[in-house]
Amino acid sequence: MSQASLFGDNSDVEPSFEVFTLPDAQLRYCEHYYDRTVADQLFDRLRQEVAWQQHSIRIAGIVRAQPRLSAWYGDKDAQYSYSGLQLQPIPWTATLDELRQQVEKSCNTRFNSVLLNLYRDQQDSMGWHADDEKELGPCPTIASLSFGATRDFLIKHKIDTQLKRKIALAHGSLLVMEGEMQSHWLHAIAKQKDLIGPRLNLTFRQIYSSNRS
Ligand SMILES: O=C(O)CCC(=O)C(=O)O
Repeated sequence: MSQASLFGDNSDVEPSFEVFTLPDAQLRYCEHYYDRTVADQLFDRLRQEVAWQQHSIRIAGIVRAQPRLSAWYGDKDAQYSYSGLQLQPIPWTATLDELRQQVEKSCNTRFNSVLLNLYRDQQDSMGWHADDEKELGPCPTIASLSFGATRDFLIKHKIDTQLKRKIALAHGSLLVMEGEMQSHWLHAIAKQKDLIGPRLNLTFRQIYSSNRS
């Protein structure tokens, strides 16, 4: 039996991606993955439904509250650790599960978890990093949905530091990182000076549990 979509149905529409030509990485971007009405609805729904928390992480021995709120949802065995933080997944909500299914179809891959970040304003940020934890495997596909204020997604090559790009991630957009990107590139969301409203980001991931053979 088919179930009505919670927030509109784009499942028959092939998203049109802009492909970035970068050495050692595959990166593609669909600016209008969701139209404005659906993106507005999803923004409100996720802001209310998600169990947002401010986590603390340890960097170089110093414990700090992350400059954003976040939440980790996924299958029972999709545990994720980074910077001393161990995240136990919260079970999928209907909204997140439906988003997962749509994004899986667009990326032609499976995801068993999603990291959500809420940037409350221009002061919230994400430092330079790569999603290269061993649980993600060597060439992870990571699908990133953005809702709310547009923020710049900064990327730089790990070795050739002159290689940099900036992609403005729009409300309702989908960015897909693939191939060897996490091995060769770092990414970040910088703090900004100008007043900026809240933004939500969801990165869908496949976690390979350590007790798998
Ligand atoms: O907010 C974003 O667009 C980036 C999120 C990110 O870098 C991450 O979740 O690893």
